[in-house]
Amino acid sequence: MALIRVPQSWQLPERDVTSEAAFFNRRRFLKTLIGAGVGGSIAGLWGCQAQSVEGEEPLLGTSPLQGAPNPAFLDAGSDRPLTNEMLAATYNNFYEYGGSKHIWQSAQALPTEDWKVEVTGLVNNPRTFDLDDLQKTFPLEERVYRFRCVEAWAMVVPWIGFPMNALIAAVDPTPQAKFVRFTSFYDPQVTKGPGLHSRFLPWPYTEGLRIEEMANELAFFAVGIYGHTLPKQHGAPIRAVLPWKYGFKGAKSIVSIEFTDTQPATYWNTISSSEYKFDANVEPQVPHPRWSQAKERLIGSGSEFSWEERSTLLYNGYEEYVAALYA
Ligand SMILES: Nc1nc2c(c(=O)[nH]1)N[C@H]1C(S)=C(S)[C@@H](COP(=O)(O)O)O[C@H]1N2
Ligand SMILES: [Mo]
Repeated sequence: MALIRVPQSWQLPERDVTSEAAFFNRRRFLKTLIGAGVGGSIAGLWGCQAQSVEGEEPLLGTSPLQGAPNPAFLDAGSDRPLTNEMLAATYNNFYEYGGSKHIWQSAQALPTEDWKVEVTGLVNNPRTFDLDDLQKTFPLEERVYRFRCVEAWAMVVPWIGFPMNALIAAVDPTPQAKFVRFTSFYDPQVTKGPGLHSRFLPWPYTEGLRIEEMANELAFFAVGIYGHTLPKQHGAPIRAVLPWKYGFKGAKSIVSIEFTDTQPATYWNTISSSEYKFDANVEPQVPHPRWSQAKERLIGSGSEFSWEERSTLLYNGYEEYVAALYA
């Protein structure tokens, strides 16, 4: 297997360094952290590590998994190829395990044995699923989706999982249920993002949707990628995938799904509501306060240190499926 090299942030043009972690690079916030006595570890947010990835090491602990290819979602666009699997598995955002893109090793600390997903709140059939239950209850399919991070990088990957509307049918939300909240695994003994244990950060990582958004046929729970179970850094054993929204909406390593009658507080939105909207739909004409969203870069494309640019598509190209939700 060829050696894959991932460009470091300092090798990208300045305008491209538009990281969610850059939020932490702000005076006000740094002061808060330093005041809280965690300044010593914040440097890790920009720390550079060895970037070389050899062999299939990043897929550690995965096992083969099959889903029936869903013909409606196999072609993510003729203008963009499938992203290199090893690159997708070594260029990640998972802030519980660190602030750099290259946290796949530290994410291996995530304990996935005896995983349970609790479904609670305004539902007629509250349930706790273990992974076996999930696989028995929900037939797995495979879908190729475009993926767009709010930081303006993009990829195309084949997920294996099941539509969120299948889970809705199984738990039967009551008429009062208007929103859903996803909560990611969090244990300060395990999740060691630099400086991220600050009591000023709203851990655990949470995300949410309106229930109509969750019921949209695109909304997906992934348990696998590239023909095997999710590697930990992609959010094993189960994560949300919402291809028309920015990537941060897709909570990883979900332990709880709660149906509510009011809009739930969510992680990034709580940190900075003007930068990370609850909706967070991919909209090229709506800039992030700190950068334009008109273009995106396809990770792994083009030459090593200059990824190809594409025009950002409205709703990430999924307008026909979701435009009615926002009419
Ligand atoms: N629990 C948790 N989920 C998360 C994140 C995170 O930091 N923690 N990062 C989000 C962001 S910003 C992105 S872009 C995607 C990245 O998914 P990937 O690393 O599998 O490409 O995960 C999202 N889900
Ligand atoms: Mo992101």
